[in-house]
Amino acid sequence: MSEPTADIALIGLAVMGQNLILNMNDHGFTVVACNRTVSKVDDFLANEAKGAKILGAHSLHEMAGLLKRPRRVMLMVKAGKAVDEFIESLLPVLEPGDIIIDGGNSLFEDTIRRTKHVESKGLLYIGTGVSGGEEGARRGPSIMPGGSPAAWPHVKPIFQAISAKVSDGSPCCDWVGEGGAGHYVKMTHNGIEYGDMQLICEAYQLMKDGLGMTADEMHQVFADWNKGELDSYLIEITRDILGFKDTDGQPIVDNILDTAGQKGTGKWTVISSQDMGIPITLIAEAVYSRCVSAMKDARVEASKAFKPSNPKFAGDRAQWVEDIRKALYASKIISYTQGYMLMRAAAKQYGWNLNYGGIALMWRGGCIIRSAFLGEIKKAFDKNPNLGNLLLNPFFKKAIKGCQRSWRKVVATAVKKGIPVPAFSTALAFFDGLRSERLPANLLQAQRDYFGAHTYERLDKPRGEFFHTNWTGTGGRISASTYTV
Ligand code: 2AM
Repeated sequence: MSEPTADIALIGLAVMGQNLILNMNDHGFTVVACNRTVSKVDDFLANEAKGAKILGAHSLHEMAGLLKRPRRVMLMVKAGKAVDEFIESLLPVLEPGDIIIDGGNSLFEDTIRRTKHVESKGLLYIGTGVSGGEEGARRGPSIMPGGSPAAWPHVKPIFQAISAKVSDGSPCCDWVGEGGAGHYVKMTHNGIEYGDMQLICEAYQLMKDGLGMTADEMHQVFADWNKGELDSYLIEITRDILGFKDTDGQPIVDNILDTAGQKGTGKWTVISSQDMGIPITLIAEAVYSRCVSAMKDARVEASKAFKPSNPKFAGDRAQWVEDIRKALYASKIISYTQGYMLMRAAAKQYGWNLNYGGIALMWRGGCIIRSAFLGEIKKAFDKNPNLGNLLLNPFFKKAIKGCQRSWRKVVATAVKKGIPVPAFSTALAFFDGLRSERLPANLLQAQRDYFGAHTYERLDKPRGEFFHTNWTGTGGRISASTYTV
């Protein structure tokens, strides 16, 4: 029998899988294509992959025979049960040292479990985020791999070749960490993406309702914004969307129903943040804003009961547009500050040694949140890898200071005029909380001690000493130690 020649197999021929195969083929790798519904393999070879050096396999056994060792098998199938099922079917056809890679949007906790399971069988496992949509998969995605560290050297040449590159040629792909680290970082990316999108939508609503601007006018505003510090993929596509005309010649955006869908990665980010005790308030508001948008019937009904007041902003329109831009920029800085706080807490919890500058570099190109801004975050972490609060980096500190007046003006006016700005305003509330040396939690602790004897610490005593007051004269001297509501 001849020596196997294939570098990697990819299972799952939906559009992301197909495009990754074509991308790998472009970079000189020989790929074996596989799929549960086997007819799709022949379809793919006869159409999209025609003329390319791509092999097809009609069974996992045939696939295994075509692969060089250690075998590399990448799954691009639906997250959840399908991944577990494929892992079980692959284990008998693979050998110790072979590598199973899951490139789907898996929950990081599943990836932690699967890494342990596959390693217990003597094989290696990688769970990797792949971002950039169909186009990214084809031309260069951002790739965020984690799992078994021993697998990385075998996968690195392929992943770094097919990933997006930043202007100096650095790949938007590097090892993230053990177990579920890659999928955690991808999940956080998606959460931040929810936040970025919500911020843009709030800016759009402020311009539309507060300033009475048309889609064409806003198209121009986003075109201008994309030339400055907000330069990013999401601003760029917003520009294009606002300029896109429907078949009737009208801006298509005005004809689209205002109810948002979601697939769950934003929700996962918020759930994890609750577990970690890290306030990612902006992402949470972005998720809830999609939920509010989905309550269309309830909104229509309530809008009749509480008629809106005149939302128009007074004053110079160009100045308002600049104020809104600054409010967006400041809020975005807050969102990334929160996202990085979350990753730092998760790294501590799960024992990952995350490279925060490296993560910014992975997000710098290829993915949906790619932006010039991430270059500044990379610089901030290069300067201080232990930076716990992005706002304390001189660049971001200055940026926030430069935006503060506009940010407050926009939020205050939106509140007065009744235009919802949940993400802009939660960002500002977080900022004001974070810069408060003293918050009202002294009163909160007193309340907790009053009704539940939860005790409190005192300003005039060292941390770690706990006190209880008999507030009513009828409570006991004994504090609660197990009751923690
Ligand atoms: P299919 O073509 O046989 O449906 C995206 O849906 C990809 O995931 C497709 O390649 C699809 O295979 C695969 N997929 C979805 N659910 C699956 C399952 N339960 N088992 C195996 N593959 C699945």
